[in-house]
Amino acid sequence: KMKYEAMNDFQLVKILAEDARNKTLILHLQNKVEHKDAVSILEKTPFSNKMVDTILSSDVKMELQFNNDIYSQFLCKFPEEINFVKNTLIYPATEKHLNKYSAQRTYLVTETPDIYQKVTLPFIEEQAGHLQWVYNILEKKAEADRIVCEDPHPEHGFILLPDLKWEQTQLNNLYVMAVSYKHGIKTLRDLNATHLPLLKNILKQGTVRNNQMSGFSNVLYCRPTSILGFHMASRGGQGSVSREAILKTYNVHPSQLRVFVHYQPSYYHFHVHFTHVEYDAPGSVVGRAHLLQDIIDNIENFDSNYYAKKTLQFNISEKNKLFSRLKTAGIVSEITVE
Ligand code: M7G
Repeated sequence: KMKYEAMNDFQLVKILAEDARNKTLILHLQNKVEHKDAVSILEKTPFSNKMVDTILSSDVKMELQFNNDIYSQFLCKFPEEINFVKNTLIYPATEKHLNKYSAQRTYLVTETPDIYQKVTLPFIEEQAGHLQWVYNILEKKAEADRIVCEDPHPEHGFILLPDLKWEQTQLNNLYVMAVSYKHGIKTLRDLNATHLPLLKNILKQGTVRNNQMSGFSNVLYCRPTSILGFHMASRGGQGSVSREAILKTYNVHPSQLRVFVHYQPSYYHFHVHFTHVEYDAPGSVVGRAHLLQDIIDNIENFDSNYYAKKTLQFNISEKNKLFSRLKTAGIVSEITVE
């Protein structure tokens, strides 16, 4: 029933962005049959150790670009499996998606609790409709075969699965996310001491044995997901969560994981990001990423309502609707170019 199977089922509307460093190209497309908009995020996949054999064994011509003393530059055309491109397709895409992926100016906003109440919160409350994909995950209507680990508890339970941003061909750009079962936690601002069991459960280290969380043994399963050509660590016993699950599934050690929450997030249902610490994942920047360990510490050791009281700064791009609201409220002013 898919209205698209090949790239030529679409025509180009506009190139939204391209980035030589990240090797990405983002296209605004239109389906030729249904005439609806699509966003296609094309990204050359990273190298993996496994490819070295193919690279060296292939009879590839090295086409000389230039030579200077001991330095030469060649262009090589390697076999297909070295040249995969991940294509994240959003179809039908809304105006929000087109805006999100367009090249645009970014601003840093300083949000006091008062600005949050008056401007940000009313905006967030209007955004409820964009979470179907989250509910599909929680209700196992989509991606059920990709679940790495699950704890079905309604208050502190979650589902851990590979993020849309990760094509799972190698571990050096590992990107996994935990989606909370509990509804109604919109952002970091809502978190307080009542959420500590949830936050700790998501973060929990395999090394913590006698910790008070060990009572939470209702984790259903941790399943080694198939990653092309990678050694899967052996399956552990039950009771393991997130970081431990990632260790067991992908053999990436807890001390190599960056575990964080976005403020502002794109989706207002509580979720936590897990990326490989050696990978500069998109969004793992100051002005967006808040380490989960810091969040727990701030709430537990400083103030249960730390995040309700805190002034938070965040990056926001000019085409984001929240940016327009902040602009109208006089919180941020737009740079105008003649
Ligand atoms: P966010 O912090 O709200 O926003 O994170 P961001 O997208 O700007 O980072 C939401 C996370 O959910 C992102 O890391 C997305 O890549 C991921 N994500 C979004 N969608 C629509 C899906 C999906 O359908 N499946 C999965 N597995 N991940 C998704």
